[in-house]
Amino acid sequence: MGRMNSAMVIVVMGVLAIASCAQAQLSLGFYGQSCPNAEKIVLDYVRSRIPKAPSLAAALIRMHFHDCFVRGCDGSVLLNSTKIANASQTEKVSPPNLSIRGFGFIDGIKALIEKECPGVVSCADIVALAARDSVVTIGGPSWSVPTGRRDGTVSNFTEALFNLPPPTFNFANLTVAYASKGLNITDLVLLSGAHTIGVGHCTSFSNRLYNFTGRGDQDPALDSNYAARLKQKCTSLADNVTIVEMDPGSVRTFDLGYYSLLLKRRGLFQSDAALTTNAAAKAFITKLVSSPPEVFFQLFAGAMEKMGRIEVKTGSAGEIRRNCALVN
Ligand code: HEM
Ligand SMILES: *[C@@H]1O[C@H](CO)[C@@H](O)[C@H](O)[C@H]1NC(C)=O
Ligand SMILES: *[C@@H]1O[C@H](CO)[C@@H](O)[C@H](O)[C@H]1NC(C)=O
Ligand SMILES: *[C@@H]1O[C@H](CO)[C@@H](O)[C@H](O)[C@H]1NC(C)=O
Ligand SMILES: *[C@@H]1O[C@H](CO)[C@@H](O)[C@H](O)[C@H]1NC(C)=O
Ligand SMILES: *[C@@H]1O[C@H](CO)[C@@H](O)[C@H](O)[C@H]1NC(C)=O
Ligand SMILES: *[C@@H]1O[C@H](CO)[C@@H](O)[C@H](O)[C@H]1NC(C)=O
Ligand SMILES: *[C@@H]1O[C@H](CO)[C@@H](O)[C@H](O)[C@H]1NC(C)=O
Ligand SMILES: CC(=O)N[C@H]1CO[C@H](CO)[C@@H](O)[C@@H]1O
Repeated sequence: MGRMNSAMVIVVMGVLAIASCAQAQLSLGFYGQSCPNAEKIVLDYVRSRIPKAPSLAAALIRMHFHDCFVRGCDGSVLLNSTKIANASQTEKVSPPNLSIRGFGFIDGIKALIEKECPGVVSCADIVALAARDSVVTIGGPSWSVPTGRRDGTVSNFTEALFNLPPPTFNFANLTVAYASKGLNITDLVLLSGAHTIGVGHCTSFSNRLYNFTGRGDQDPALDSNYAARLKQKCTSLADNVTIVEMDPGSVRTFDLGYYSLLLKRRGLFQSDAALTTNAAAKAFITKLVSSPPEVFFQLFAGAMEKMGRIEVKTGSAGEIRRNCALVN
C-alpha cells in the first residue's frame, strides 16, 4: 500500500510537472520577485538614449520582429555564434537581417541587468521590452510585454532566410509566411504599420525602379512621381549604400503616414504595396486611415503582443544567456 502510494505520487508529480511545464506561459511582471528593477533598468536606459538616437527605435522594433519570426522570440537574432551554428552561419549574417542595428544597445542594457541580478533576465525579454519602450519614447503606441521568455541556443542562417519575408513578397506569400507564425491578415496589415518609422536600403526596392520584370522597366504599382523621386536617390540598380526614409517626412513619427502612402501607391517595398492588392486588407487600411490614430495604436498594441508570443520558450526550456551574443 505504502509502496503503491509513493509510486503513484511519483507518477502524479511527473504528470503535473509535465503539465506545468507545457503550461508555462509569459506573464506580466515575470521578474517582479527575481529581479524587481529589471523593467525599470530597460526603461531608464531607453529614456536616456533614444531621445539622442531616435532612429534606433526603428532598429529595435525590427530586431524584435526578426527575433520572433526565426525560432520564436528567443534572442537567437543576437547570437554571434554557437557550437552548432558558427559565426558565418548565424541569423545575424543572413541577408534578410540586412542592416539590423542595435546589438550594442541590447548589450548595454544586459550588462546593467546582469550587474543587478546575474543570470535571471533573458536577452529575448530585453529585446521585447526595449522595442516597446523605444517606440513609446518616440511618441508611438504602447503595448503589454508579458515576460518570461527564455533564450534559445541555436541561430541558423538558412532558417532566417526561409522565415523572414523578403520585400519582394506578394500578398499570398505574406499571408502564408504570417500564417506559419500564427498571424492573420489583420496582424499583417497592423504590424507592417511599423514601417511608419525607419529607413530602407535602395537594394530592398531598386528592382521596382530599374528592372521590375527583367526588361529595364518600372513597377507599374508604384506611383510614377514617387518612383522618379526615388530614382534621384537610388541612382542605379546596384546602389547598395544609399538609404531612404520609408515614410518620407515623418520617418521618426509613429503615425498613419505609412497607410496613407499605401493608398497613394507610395509604399516603398513590393511587400508594402502588396497590402492594397487584397480587398479585405485594403478596406482595413482605408478604415485605419479614416480613424483617429488611437484606433491604430490600440490595434497595433494587440498585434505586437501577439507577435511577442510566437513560439516562445518558457519554464525550463532554453537558458538565460549571460552574454546576449553567446550561448552560455
Ligand atoms: C510584412 C513583412 C515585412 C517585410 C517584407 C519587411 C521588410 C523590410 C525591409 C526590406 C526593410 C529595410 C531593410 C533595409 O533595406 O535596410 C525593413 C525595415 C524595417 N522594418 Fe520591416 N518588414 C516586414 C515587417 C515588419 C514588421 C512586422 C516590423 C515590426 C513590427 C517591421 C519593422 C521595420 C522597421 C522599423 C524598419 C526600419 C529599420 C531601420 O530603420 O533600421 N517590419 N523591413
Ligand atoms: C559579436 O560580434 C560583434 C560584431 O561582429 C562583435 O563586435 C562582438 O564583440 C561580438 N561579441 C562577442 C561576445 O563575441
Ligand atoms: C539550419 O537549418 C536548415 C534548414 O532547416 C537545416 O537544413 C540545417 O541543417 C541547419 N544548420 C545547422 C548548422 O543546424
Ligand atoms: C563554420 O561555418 C563554415 C561555413 O559554413 C564551415 O565551412 C566551417 O566548417 C564551420 N566551422 C566550424 C568550426 O563549425
Ligand atoms: C509567392 O507567390 C507566387 C504566386 O502568388 C508563387 O508562385 C510563389 O511560389 C510564392 N513564393 C513563395 C516563396 O511562397
Ligand atoms: C486576426 O486575429 C485577431 C485576434 O488575434 C482577430 O481579432 C482578428 O479578427 C483576426 N483577423 C482575421 C481576418 O481573422
Ligand atoms: C535586368 O534583368 C534581366 C533579367 O533578369 C537581366 O538580364 C539584366 O541584366 C538586368 N539588368 C540590369 C541592369 O541588371
Ligand atoms: C556593395 O556593392 C559592391 C560592388 O558590387 C560590393 O563590393 C560591396 O561589398 C557591397 N557592399 C555591401 C555593404 O553589400
Ligand atoms: C549585423 C549583421 O551581421 N548584418 C549582416 C546581415 O547580412 C548582410 C548580408 O549578408 C551582412 O553583410 C551583414 O553584415
